[in-house]
This record gives sequence, C-alpha cells and structure tokens, in this order.
Amino acid sequence: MLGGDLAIIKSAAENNFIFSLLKKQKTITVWGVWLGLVRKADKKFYWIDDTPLAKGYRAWGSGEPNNARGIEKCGNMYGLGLLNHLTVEGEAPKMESLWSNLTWSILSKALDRSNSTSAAICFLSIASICPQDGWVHYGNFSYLVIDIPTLKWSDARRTCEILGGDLAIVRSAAENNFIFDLIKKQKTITNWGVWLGLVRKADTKFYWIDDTPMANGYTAWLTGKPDSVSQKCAHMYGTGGGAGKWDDVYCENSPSYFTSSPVILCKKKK
Ligand SMILES: [Ca+2]
Repeated sequence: MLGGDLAIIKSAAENNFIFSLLKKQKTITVWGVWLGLVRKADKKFYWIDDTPLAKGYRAWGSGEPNNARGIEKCGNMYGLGLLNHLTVEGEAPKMESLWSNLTWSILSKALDRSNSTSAAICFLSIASICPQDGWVHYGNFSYLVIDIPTLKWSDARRTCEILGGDLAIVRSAAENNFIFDLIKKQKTITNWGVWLGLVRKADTKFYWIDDTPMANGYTAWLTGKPDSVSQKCAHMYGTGGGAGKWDDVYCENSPSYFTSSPVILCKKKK
C-alpha cells in the first residue's frame, strides 16, 4: 500500500513532529497538509488503516469536524491560523497543529508545490486514499519516484522510510539505467534528477546508506565529480549533459534552488 502510514497520527508527539516539519517550510498554506483521515459511509472518521478515529488520538480544531455543506470527507492539519475559527474559550487562540476537515477538491487546489515536505505529505496522503501501485519492480526491488522537488536530502529519505523503503543504493550500470528511465517517465524532471542514498561521512568519503563504502562498488559520477567536500549528499542528474550521471550536492538547498532540486526516489525490497 502506498503511503498508508504517512499521515496516520497516533499521538500528540507525532502530531507535533509533523507540524514541526510543516513549520520549517518556506511556504506554509493555511490548510497545511492532508491527513490519512477519511469519513466513511457511516459518517464517522477512520484512519486509512481502517482504525476508527474515535478510539485514538485526536486534535480537531474547535468546532471541527463541521462537515461544511455536508461534503467534507477528508481530514487535514492546519498550517496557519484561521482567524475567527479556532479560538477556544478561556484560552489563547490555538491556531496551529489542529485538524480540520475539508473536501478533496478544495485542498488539492491549495496544495503548494513549492513547499517540498508538505507537498510530499499531501501527495502521499492523496495517493494513499486513492489506492494505486506506483511502485515499479526491477530485480529483487521495487522503486517509486515521487516527482516533487525536495530541497533536503533528509526529507526525501524520511518520505521513503515512511513508505517502507529508503533512498536508492545503486549497485550496477543496469540499475542506474533503470532508475534514469524511471526519472524520464515523470511529469516533473528536474536538472538535479533524484536524490541517491549516498552521503559523505566524517572521513569525507562517500558511503551508501547501508554503510558500504562507495569506493568498493559501482559508481556513475559525471566527469569531474564529486567536486566539493562540503557537498555531502549525492544525486543523479535528470536533465542536461550529465543526465543519468551523479554529482555531489549540498544536503540542504536554499529555496531559490527549488526548481532544480532532486525529486524523491524510493527503493525497497520487493
Ligand atoms: Ca558537486
């Protein structure tokens, strides 16, 4: 199942964690992020793993879920305060980290693709509500490209971990070609292509995320790369003269590089 666990929130700690991710973004929308929370035919809310909401942690905003116009079937976490909406009597206004319920179509219009982590969370939540098998099989593994540019390597990795996988370790030219073909099939192909599961450690050498030294195996660096010890993460170029080849890059890029930034590629055992 794609993305099923991402937006299920079982505790205040997890709610706070997701909200802290949201707050770090350059652009935060009022409606924040989708949750994996849907109203079923019995008019009650269930998490997308079919757990009834009523039995667990909840953080509805005051007056929510209000099922406005009788058509609100999905849950979201607010990103910003709604004036006149969430004031709790006798307390300071609680305008953050609370849930609302809104319609799918309204929220998808609000989805802000310049907000990498939140956009990924939105995407994954939508994907999990609309069951689909986005994973593509190759050898003993499955791969998924989420073609949303992501400024931070750690955000891309976290997304893959939530989906039961991790960033890709590339073991052969055949696998590198397979991944590059996947990138080329996406709607959004950025210059920096996809993040790889390859990072520099304190010894300045590159290691795959399973701790195998890169030097012992296959590599596909673009000529002259890697070229900066301060660039501690690796990506595969998606476009340009280096397409399909690798480069070292900063693990956190400034928002001005959003449109170039690598998208998310996840790999997991089949
Ligand atoms: Ca570089």
